[in-house]
Amino acid sequence: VEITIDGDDSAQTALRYNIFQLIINCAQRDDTVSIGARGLTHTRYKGCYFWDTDLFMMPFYLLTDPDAARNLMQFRVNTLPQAKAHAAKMNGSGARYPWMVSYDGTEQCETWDIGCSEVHVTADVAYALGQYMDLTQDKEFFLQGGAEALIETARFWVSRYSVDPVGGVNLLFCKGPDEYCGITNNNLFTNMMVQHNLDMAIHAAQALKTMDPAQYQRLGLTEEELLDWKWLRVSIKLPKDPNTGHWRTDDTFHLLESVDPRTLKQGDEASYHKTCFDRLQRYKVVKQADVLLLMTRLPERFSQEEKRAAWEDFEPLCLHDSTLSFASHAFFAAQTGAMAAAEQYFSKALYLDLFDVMGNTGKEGLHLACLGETWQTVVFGFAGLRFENGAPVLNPHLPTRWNRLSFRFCFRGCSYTVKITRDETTIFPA
Ligand code: IFM
Repeated sequence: VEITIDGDDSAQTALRYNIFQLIINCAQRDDTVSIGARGLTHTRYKGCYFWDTDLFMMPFYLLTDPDAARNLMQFRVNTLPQAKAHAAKMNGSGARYPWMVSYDGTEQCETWDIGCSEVHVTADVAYALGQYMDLTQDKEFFLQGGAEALIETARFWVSRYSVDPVGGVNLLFCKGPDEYCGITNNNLFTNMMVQHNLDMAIHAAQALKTMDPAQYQRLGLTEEELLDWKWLRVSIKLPKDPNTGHWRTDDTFHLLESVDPRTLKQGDEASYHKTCFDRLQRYKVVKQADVLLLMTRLPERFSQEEKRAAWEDFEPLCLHDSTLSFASHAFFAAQTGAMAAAEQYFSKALYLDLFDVMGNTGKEGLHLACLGETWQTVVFGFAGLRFENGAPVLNPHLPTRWNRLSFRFCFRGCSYTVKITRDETTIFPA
């Protein structure tokens, strides 16, 4: 689990603290609980679980302690009945994972806008399930609930999109990770993550047909239903600016009121302490990484040029009012080799809780998503680890002061060691 950094003792120590917190805030061998947004350190958000676990923390466990990752994913499978009940309650089909979930799998969010419209959480859970199954090849998990969760979430999406009379489908009444965009339509992050969810569900259904025909039948799968998913996948709209061709956040972000973000915020404390939440919804500012976050999770869907344009469009507008934001920017910048920005954002993320950067650690506890995303910045960003055709590959971009970065990780039942210096990159089973 150790990550060794030569050349920057301070970063080394902070990263160890970060890893320590990720370890002690997880009940590694218990699948009846997940990890709260503040871990075990505070009752903020009533200790509930968010997409923070699936998208931001889970990869740490997946690569360092796959049994712990399995339990986190098993929690999502165990609470599939509640996700189905939640979908039914929201007049949908299949399974819709709640936005803010308690240990019993039920929705605890009390605000109608965020709880109802941040539907992306369902696709985020599917993303994590797919990542877990891909990186472990855990066939038992796939057959005992993993595939079913992908299939039931796909069914939810079929019921959640509205057919557009002039073509395609719209995701109406949604909110992406950027919680300041008002209630909008066709959030790009959500729509692309849903496409990924549908791809995985189609793949899972096809695999079940041969691996476990009885389950295929029990789940009521048919070729027609798979065709519906394929149709939905290609009918989902992906918003782009018609003049520049740049990716848009959603259908309405460009209509918001322009404002200089510096008038809303000087230091790193969240601007919603001074400007009310309602007012912020109408400004053209970003609360936390949204399009940029998507580009870290589905990097192969975007060209370098598209990533560069998105950074120029959205980074200057971001207020980083969520503790999830600095680390995602660091991750994006490290993954794309924008090293000055990567180092600047990484240092905010790495010391976020240790130095109380946003002034809310003492009041609210540790920010587990930031801890997880910071770890991902090192492993997937600076080391550039990715998995291609069933094998790990590295594309490192080391921060200026780092002479050497080394760590171990698990992939498909094997342990690997990575050693990166300025002159040499090695990866070997060990
Ligand atoms: O899940 C996050 C959300 O994205 C921003 N507000 C806080 C939540 C819990 O960390």
